[in-house]
Amino acid sequence: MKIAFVSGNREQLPDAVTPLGLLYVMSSTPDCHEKHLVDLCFAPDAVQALTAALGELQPDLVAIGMRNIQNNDYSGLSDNLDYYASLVRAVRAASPAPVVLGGSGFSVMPVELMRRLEPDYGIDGEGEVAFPQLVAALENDGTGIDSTRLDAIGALHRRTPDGIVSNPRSGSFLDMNTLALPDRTLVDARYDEYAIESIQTKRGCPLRCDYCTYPIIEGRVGRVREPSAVVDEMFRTLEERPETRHFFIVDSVFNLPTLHAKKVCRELIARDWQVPWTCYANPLGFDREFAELAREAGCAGMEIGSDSGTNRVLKKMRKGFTTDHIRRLHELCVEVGIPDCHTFILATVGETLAEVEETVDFLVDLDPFGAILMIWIDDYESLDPELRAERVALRSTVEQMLLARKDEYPQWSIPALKVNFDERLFRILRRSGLHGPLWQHARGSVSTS
Ligand code: B12
Ligand code: SF4
Repeated sequence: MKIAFVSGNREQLPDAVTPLGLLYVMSSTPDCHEKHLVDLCFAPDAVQALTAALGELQPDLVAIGMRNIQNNDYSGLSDNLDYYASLVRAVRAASPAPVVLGGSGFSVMPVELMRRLEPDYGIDGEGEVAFPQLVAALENDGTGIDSTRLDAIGALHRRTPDGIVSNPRSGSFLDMNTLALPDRTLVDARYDEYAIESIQTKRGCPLRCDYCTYPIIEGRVGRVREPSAVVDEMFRTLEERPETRHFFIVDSVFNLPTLHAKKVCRELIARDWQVPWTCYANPLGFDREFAELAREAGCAGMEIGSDSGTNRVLKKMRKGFTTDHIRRLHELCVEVGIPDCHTFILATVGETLAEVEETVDFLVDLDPFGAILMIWIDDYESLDPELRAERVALRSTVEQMLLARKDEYPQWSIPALKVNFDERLFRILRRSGLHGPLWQHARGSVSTS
């Protein structure tokens, strides 16, 4: 079967990120199939580029990776659903091939997206097992679709004359030590300007923060990879993409489980790893030994989902930590020399404006290396106009409040207001040779707002 793997993502803020998930799905699909990557990230006109690619390839199956539903406060609210609908329409116009959707964006609301975007199939969650099973069921030794085999595929959604049929998840997740390595030589050379690569050391987050969609995508049970396999993949990435200057560890939270994170750091140290990296960290389970190992292993910064500066809101979000934990993490980072950047999400559901102010007071007092202030966007705003209107009005009030206080803490980024966060600033920093999450370099640079 000839398969076109289409990466639909066009977001280039804060960086253009290589389509790691789609590459994993591709490498897990048996090589007896003819596999082609079509990356729309840099195409001047995505629909035109897709139409041209399909015209040339004439694939039997089109698999579209959908990473983001919305840009979550990066330069305001723009949702991507109309864009993805236009991709599905472009496939229909150019080819009779069935369309499969998958990816983290799709996984957040699969049934709604099956209805809205009308692909033939959708797979939510990880695709390494389900997608090859779907290919096998569609091909069925050349005899046509085998619906019994379709029924057995975990988390498969499909359109039938009677409506959308959704299979339950299989219950078992991929063993991370059987992961087929992604072929990064396929990555478009235009990602080289960003010079950042992604690496995953495990999947699954055991915590239960109430708004979080990550466990929907990767599950709750932590599935770790052998540290040596992780570091092997990092070295291989440098061979395949020698322009790489920075890695982002894309685990939901790198330091949990702590033992695994420490083992990965020790492996990096033992193998004299030299390329800087950044990860997400959580105040829980964050100890001095981890901070020291991470520093020695090349950690250039940690992003912490601190979320709120008030204990009531932290509790309501079920974060499991308090503002004291955040302070302790910050102290350790300062002591060992790791720049820390805390993300705060303001105006979550049920939060008062006084609590938003309290978080800002907390941040000014904490004085971390960096901070990113987001204003809560509900994924369902892209489907519910009433909810969107209500939330847009609230966001505007919070933005005014932040604007009024913006001089109190010059390092913070407020993406929605383009404070220390806009394409022009990022381009200037990148072109002066700076790579990695740009908050690491933005401290002291002049706000462009
Ligand atoms: C790390 C991360 C980042 C890092 C990336 C750093 C880097 N250099 O790669 C940074 C901080 C830059 C970032 C930024 C953004 N991110 Co982000 N990010 C993540 C995170 C934690 C991991 C992504 C990842 O690489 N996973 C590893 C790969 C292997 O997994 P995967 O892509 O999901 O692929 C698997 C499956 O989805 C599936 N699959 C993937 N493609 C396909 C295709 C088909 C056909 C099939 C069948 C299956 C399939 O199989 C894959 C392998 O199992 C996820 C949350 C999460 N836990 O998933 C959010 C997440 C992807 N981000 C999200 C968003 C919104 C963004 C931003 C728009 C802004 C923001 N505020 O977060 C920007 C956009 C950046 C861009 N250029 O696209 C959302 C997307 C969904 C949504 N709500 O719209 C997520 C899910 C978090 C969330 N809020 O729910 N992000
Ligand atoms: S720690 Fe992070 S990934 Fe885990 S549930 Fe909370 S917000 Fe989600």
